[in-house]
Amino acid sequence: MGILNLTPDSFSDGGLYEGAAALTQARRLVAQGAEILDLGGESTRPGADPVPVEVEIARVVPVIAALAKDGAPPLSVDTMKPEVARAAMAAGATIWNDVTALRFAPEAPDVAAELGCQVVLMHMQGEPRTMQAAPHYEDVLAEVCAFLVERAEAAIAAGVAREKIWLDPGIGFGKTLDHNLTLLAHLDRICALGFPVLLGASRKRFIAAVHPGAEAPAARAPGSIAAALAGAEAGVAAVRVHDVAETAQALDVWSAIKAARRP
Ligand code: HH2
Repeated sequence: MGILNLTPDSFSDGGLYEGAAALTQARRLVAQGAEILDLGGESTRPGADPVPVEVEIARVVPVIAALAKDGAPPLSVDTMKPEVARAAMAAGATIWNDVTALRFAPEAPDVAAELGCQVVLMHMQGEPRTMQAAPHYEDVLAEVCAFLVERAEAAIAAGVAREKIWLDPGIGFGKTLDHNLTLLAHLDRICALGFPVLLGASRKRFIAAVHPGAEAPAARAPGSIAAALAGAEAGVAAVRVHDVAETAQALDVWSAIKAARRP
């Protein structure tokens, strides 16, 4: 899944892709091997300010509409707002990627059911503005798994088809370095919950915490690839990445090695 942030303030690529540049970048990501594009009009980085619904729709919908006309791969909209998800699906998106796991608005689960789209339910402790202030868990792995199961059940109870649901541990969302590493080390346990898993570790801050040279987000591709490979080994269904060409190459080589393993 290639990331296309249509925001002025995303942590690693804010303000880079507006208007025609967005379409060019989308096509580049597909040529590099992206099988899904994830488009977002509101940054969820720690400390980010909320964006009004009309602004978010104006950022993402024209790009989704243009890409859908192009015959692009499946398009995902990264939003917590049901109105934005609705407008994105009407324009041609088929996946609602929600970092709040359908908790932002009370009607969100019903809207997801009505839209009939695929839904990514992500774990986050707290909310973006304050989530990194003091993350706390007794047992991060057990709590993230319990949360994801609870949100999947809530979505199913609202009428979302089970096979439309994806889960995501939410790397970096209300988590310390230890929390992130514990989740990355046990992704197999999240995969065992019985839903496809999406992993979003690309260019995140934990990489610089492990490797202090990687302060600039764009310098974190190697660490991002290491995390993507840990995800692939554990059985995740997709990785959400900025550096599509580099990640696709790493995954292809990893797959080829795996295919050559003897029983
Ligand atoms: N991470 C970000 C945004 N959306 N969605 C899912 N499902 N999983 C993630 O890990 C995830 C996500 C944050 O990264 P990015 O989009 O690059 O930055 P920003 O939120 O600043 O736009």
